Amino acid sequence: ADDAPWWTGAVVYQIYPRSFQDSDGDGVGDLRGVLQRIDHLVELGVDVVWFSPIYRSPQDDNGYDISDYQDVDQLFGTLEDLDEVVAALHARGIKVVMDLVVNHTSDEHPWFVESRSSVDSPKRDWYWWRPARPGMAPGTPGAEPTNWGSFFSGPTWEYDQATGEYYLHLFSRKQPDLNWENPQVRQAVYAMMRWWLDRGIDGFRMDVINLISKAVREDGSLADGPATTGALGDGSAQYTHGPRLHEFLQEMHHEVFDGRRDGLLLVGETPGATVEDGRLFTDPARRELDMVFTFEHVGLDHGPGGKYDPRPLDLRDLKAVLGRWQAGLADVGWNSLYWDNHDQPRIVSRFGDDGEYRRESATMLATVLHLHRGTPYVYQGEELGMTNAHLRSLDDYRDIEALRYVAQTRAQGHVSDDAVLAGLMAMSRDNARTPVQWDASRHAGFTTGEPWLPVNPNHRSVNAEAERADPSSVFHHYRRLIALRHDDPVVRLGDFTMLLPEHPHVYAFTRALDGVRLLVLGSFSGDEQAVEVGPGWDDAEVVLGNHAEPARVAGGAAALRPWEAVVLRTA
Ligand code: ISL
Repeated sequence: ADDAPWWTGAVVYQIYPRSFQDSDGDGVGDLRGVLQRIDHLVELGVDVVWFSPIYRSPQDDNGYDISDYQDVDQLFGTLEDLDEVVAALHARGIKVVMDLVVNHTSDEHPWFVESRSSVDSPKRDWYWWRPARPGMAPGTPGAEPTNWGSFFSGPTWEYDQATGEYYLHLFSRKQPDLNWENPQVRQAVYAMMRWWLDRGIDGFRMDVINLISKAVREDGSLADGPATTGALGDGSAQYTHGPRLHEFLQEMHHEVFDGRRDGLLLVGETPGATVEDGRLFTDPARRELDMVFTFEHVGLDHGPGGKYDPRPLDLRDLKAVLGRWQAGLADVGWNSLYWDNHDQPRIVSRFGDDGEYRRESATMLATVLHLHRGTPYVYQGEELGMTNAHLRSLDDYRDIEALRYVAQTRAQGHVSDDAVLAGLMAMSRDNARTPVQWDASRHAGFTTGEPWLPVNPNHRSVNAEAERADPSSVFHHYRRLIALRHDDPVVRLGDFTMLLPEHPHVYAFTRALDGVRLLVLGSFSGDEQAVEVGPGWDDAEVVLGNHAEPARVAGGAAALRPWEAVVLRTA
């Protein structure tokens, strides 16, 4: 078993630097702040830190709009600060993965500034410039080259008066898409990636990497997508898993990673990827990526009106989706495992209970996730059981996606402000972006200034100091789960078998390796739940649980208390 790659036994911790720790009192987290909190990461036991973007950026999308890939934004510090952080983490045995945002740049990146300067610019073709729809006056409503709607509301095309053409932006108008068809673009990106590896970083988390290839027709035009509600269409079939995607990834692998030292981590963010796509990306023989983030499980509570129109999770759907990814990547490829990141609401508020059973449900959710086969990702604050922000006024939101959504719904006028607010409170990305709660003091130890996004008032009880002091806390439970993955080859590599797929409230599965078996039970319910797990588990050893007296199996059955999780072992 142990020619398996190192990352099969690793746990990754995501830092969103803006909200992690401020060192200079400007209310925004920074790299010197990270230096103050390295002991926390060491105590938790994580193997890798992934940093959301700290590059130079106008911060239109909190750094996912990059104007210089080879410098650090002054908001976060300097390149020298980053070197210090990397050295400090390496000294504690923690690897560093950088976010890589190369589907698009900032409109303030010199490449784009040059590209937009004239139709004859040598960099014109580095981005997607297109004329107005034939027969329509440029710049008038509906004259965009295609009908595609942007991830951040409105059209994906921005009209540029000076040159009379439009440029493509799948995200905000300050995030123009790079044209990967152009080999110079690809070489510039690969050179930048090599520069970072030479500087000593250990891999990349590749932002929306499955959107880089667009389906361009012979005549250079792009096709409309099917109509959606409103005037815009869904262009995703034209830019998700486009025709040259795998070619580009293999070329990147060859140009950037071939012949490099072992120990790198390459993870792709791939919204819309199916299990079949996942196999193609992560089959080692294809030399593309090590693992990808699926979005299927975090779309299950999106309602008919989309993400801001949530509906309750049906646990059977969650088991079906994650079970399918486990089965589909069992013989080839590898899964990444996550509940939270900087784009998702907090899992304890989303699939758990952030009131009475906060501790129980947060530890149950962690147990279920971390016992899957794959590489777990912990998003800052998740290990403290941090909850949604509960921001109660539309004016409190800062995320561009949320702000654009509010503006759009108001312009269209068919969703009330109350309904919009309810959607944001449940689903906004800002839920994940409130500052990390380190202690009970005024701004939770995050900053001495005014935080850029308010600290959650529940920091008086939910904070790292309190979590550290309580052996049964969410934090100590995460420590145990991470240690278990390091120590137990069954957790790392064992076969996965889903049990009880039709049970509406209990998540149950086994892992097995070399005759050793683990049974994992997790209750997604505030009521007692009885389950039949079959023979072989009576009197099994308790590996881990989240209640003082963990449930045992007797006569093939177990009774789980509210939000209980238990892991049993037989040999
Ligand atoms: O957050 C989302 C769902 O509401 C997605 O649409 C998200 O924008 C998408 O998954 C891509 O995310 C990544 O790229 C974006 C950036 O805003 C996100 O923060 C990043 O994770 C553009 O760079």
